[in-house]
Amino acid sequence: MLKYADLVEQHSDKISHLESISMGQPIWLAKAIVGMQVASWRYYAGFTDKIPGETYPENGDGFFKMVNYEPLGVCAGISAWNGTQFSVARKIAPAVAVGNTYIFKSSEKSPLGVLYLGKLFKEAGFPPGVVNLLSGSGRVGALLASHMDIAHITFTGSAAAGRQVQIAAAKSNLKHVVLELGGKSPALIFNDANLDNAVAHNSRGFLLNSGQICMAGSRILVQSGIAPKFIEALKAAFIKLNDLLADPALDSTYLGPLADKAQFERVMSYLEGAKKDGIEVLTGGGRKGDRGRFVEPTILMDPDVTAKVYTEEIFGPVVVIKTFETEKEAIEMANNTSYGLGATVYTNDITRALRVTAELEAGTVTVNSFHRLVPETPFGGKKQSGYGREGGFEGIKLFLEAKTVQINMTMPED
Ligand code: TXE
Repeated sequence: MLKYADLVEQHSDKISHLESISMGQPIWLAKAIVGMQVASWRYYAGFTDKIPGETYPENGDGFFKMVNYEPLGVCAGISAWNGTQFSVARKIAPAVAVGNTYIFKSSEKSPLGVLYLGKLFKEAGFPPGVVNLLSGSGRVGALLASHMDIAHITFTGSAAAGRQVQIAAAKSNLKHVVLELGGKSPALIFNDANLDNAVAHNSRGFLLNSGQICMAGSRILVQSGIAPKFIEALKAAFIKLNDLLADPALDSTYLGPLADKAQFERVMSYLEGAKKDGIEVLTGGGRKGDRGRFVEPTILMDPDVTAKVYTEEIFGPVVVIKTFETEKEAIEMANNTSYGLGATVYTNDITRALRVTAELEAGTVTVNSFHRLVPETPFGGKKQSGYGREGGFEGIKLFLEAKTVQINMTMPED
């Protein structure tokens, strides 16, 4: 695993290039995500000899008890396209670290970078069959989900496809299922927040990968006292970032296009729908230029809580903003969603941060920053953002099953 991590690091330029030409990810970001893959493999390599079991002594019941943690066998993962290189690490590394084998299917929108990894797994010395890399569409994913010899499947993608995976698992061999299904994550900005910090994380942070990130804070809820200043500054930041939309192959490009024509059309249809509904477009709102799939960083103001752009995951550079008066109202608005992946809170009051964090229905809450994905902490959703966690020790636990062994210590009767 460590040798593989070294090889990925050495081949980072090539892998990032393949990722970038597949789905338009800016080179700097593709490199950063390859770096996250490397860090995760190194992190999980450390677990290979650190999985303890438990023993319980005979305590009058006549039995000595042991609990051993065993691998599940053949595990599979279906990946989205927006962070494939990270997905490879979070899915495969913990599984093989504790003795499973793995079949990884990349998204049909980003197959190239993963295929390149095949030769690195070989070169690192993984025995044949331990890591298997597949390309293919949802039909290939569906075959994995319904396969009778696969013990575990982790799915990252849309809620609709995730539901199909769960149904297929239930109809086949009841394999373990973990789902990571995106979100409509709230960003709560309180009156006492540091304005510059909140603006930076909700502009440069939110627009990373052109908003095609599952935990992007796409619903901004801002307290009325700071709202005028915050909204004005955010608008200025979005306009500035619009100028940075450029060719993703250039090292200097911060923001690239959307992944493909389908994703572009999907985002454009949300924007057209919002305009038809009379929702105010504060900045952006359309395509940039007439070549490539570039969409302007867009802010939509005060949509109704039932509006599609307020309730559904757009997966593009589009935020909606609403204002609130009280902390209680902010929490209610934040939790008023079928999703529960992430939430961010901007405040300088630590007691408020702790209170609000405890109330938010989200798998990850980040205070005064955009989310950071690090190897040692688990990540996953509540409600319809899915269940199960990837990352950290939780990520290891997914791939182990407890076996209880009971040893009768009583002497046979003479
Ligand atoms: O996702 P799909 P798409 C959301 C986001 C985006 C929308 C559509 O809103 O706009 O989904 O993207 C495989 N059984 N997210 O069409 O279809 C498929 O081959 C098994 C959020 O790309 O869900 C691919 O590998 N597998 C998200 C993966 O599922 C199936 C990231 C994702 O494809 C399958 C991606 C089936 N029946 C999209 N159907 C996030 N959580 O970050 C498809 N697949």
